[in-house]
Amino acid sequence: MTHQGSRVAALTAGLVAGAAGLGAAQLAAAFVRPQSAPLIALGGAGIDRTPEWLKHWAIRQFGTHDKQVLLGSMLVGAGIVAALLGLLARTRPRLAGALLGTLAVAGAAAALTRPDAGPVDALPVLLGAATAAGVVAVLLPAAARAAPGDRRSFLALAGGAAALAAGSTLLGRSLAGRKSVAKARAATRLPAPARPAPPLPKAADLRIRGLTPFTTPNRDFYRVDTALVVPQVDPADWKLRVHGLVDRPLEITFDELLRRPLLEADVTLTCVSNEVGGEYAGNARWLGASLADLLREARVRSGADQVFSRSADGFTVSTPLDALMDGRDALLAVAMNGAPLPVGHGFPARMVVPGLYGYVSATKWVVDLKVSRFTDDRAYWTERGWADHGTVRTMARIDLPRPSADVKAGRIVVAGVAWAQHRGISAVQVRVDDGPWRTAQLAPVPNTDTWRQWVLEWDAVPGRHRIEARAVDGTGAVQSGDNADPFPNGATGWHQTTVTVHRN
Ligand SMILES: Nc1nc2c(c(=O)[nH]1)N[C@H]1C(S)=C(S)[C@@H](COP(=O)(O)O)O[C@H]1N2
Ligand SMILES: [Mo]
Repeated sequence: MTHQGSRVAALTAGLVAGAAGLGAAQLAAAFVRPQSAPLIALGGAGIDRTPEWLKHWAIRQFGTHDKQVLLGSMLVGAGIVAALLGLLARTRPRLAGALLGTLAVAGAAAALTRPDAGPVDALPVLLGAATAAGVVAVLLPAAARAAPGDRRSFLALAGGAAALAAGSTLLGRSLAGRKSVAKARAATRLPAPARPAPPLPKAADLRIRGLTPFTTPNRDFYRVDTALVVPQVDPADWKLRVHGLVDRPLEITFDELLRRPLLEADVTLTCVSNEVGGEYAGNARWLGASLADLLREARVRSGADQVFSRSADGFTVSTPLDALMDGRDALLAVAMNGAPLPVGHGFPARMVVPGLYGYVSATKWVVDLKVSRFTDDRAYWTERGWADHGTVRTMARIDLPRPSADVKAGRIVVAGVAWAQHRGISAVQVRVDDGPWRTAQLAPVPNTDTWRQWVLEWDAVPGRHRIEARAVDGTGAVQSGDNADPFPNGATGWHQTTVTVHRN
């Protein structure tokens, strides 16, 4: 084999070994837990340590695809590292081995420090690294032994290892898929609500083409969470503990939860990371037990000021106790738009609290409620500088006309949604090119906890125009026009859109 040829062979050996290592680890992770797979563990540890500005940039660039982009780039990175290590192993096998060992230790450390990890979580990474080392140890000598021009035996071995890599990856995936709770979800029978939501006013949805529908179908509902793999929580094993500063700690099972009186409520959920005009908002009809009743049963002690909730994957949320107890529909929800919670939205149970951003209220896959004090327990995002009291900011969004639309002169529809959960929306105002504010028509709403569609007809004259909208909440407060970023307590500013109006 030529010198050049043996380099290519070493690169190939590295790549194949890397794939085999990841495949073996994937297979092992199917038995341990999905979070212990190397890229998932490293990615998760990375997300938790990423500075806020970078997370924001990623969310802005990639939206809810941020996780696929992260995993995709990690896979490419792993391929490059594996190929380079293969190349290095050809001339400096010890150094290559030491580097692989270092990577393995780092990966194992990441796996061991993930929330709820046990000692076995280190196994997939270590097994993967050992597999990779073994494959290189077999492939490199085969490459070196090959007669010039004859790489058949090397290629056969490399092909075999690649096939094993693919096979173990697929097997690992399908075994992990068996742990899916899709079946348990499909088998969940939802009881009728003890307090059904009032029927929606007919005109709550103005049915204007291109305008955000009043109710967001589950499949279109935005998803924001730190979970690289969606937690699969079997309702048969699910329990919720209520403890901390309470006189009567309690624990309920999923069956017990379903036997409680369930309330149905239309509530709009919004993410604090939403930019002005952004898409991280959705409205659904939730079904769930009253969180206030549950806390009253546990007898909250005086001095407590928050409920610190934890999800099955270790994510934590701190919710101001006042907001849970003041009579609003704070729910331990089991269903969304008439179906059991989709797995990605928290099956079997999550919190929903009208008026608060998701990071301080909407714990998905919730398993633990600790009544405590803000000074004693810090949650995932508040620990990272986001505000303790994430009250939703008043916001009007323009859906129509679309950004940078070209329209014909004449009467055109300006429409959107506005929200100020639990305060309600009392007006939406629109202005064009800094002209006078005009009042839009508001669609009726079932309560103050949902967004509200609005519409205004505008006699568009030729030229380029800037349209702005702002909302007034139920207390009479006008939406702030100061432009502020989402960090640390929600974006402010008026949404605006530009249109080009053509002569007819
Ligand atoms: N377990 C868990 N729950 C979570 C989160 C999370 O990362 N993990 N993110 C919160 C945030 S920031 C928001 S905005 C809402 C989003 O809920 P959704 O994905 O159902 O729209 O979930 C909240 N609950
Ligand atoms: Mo969020």
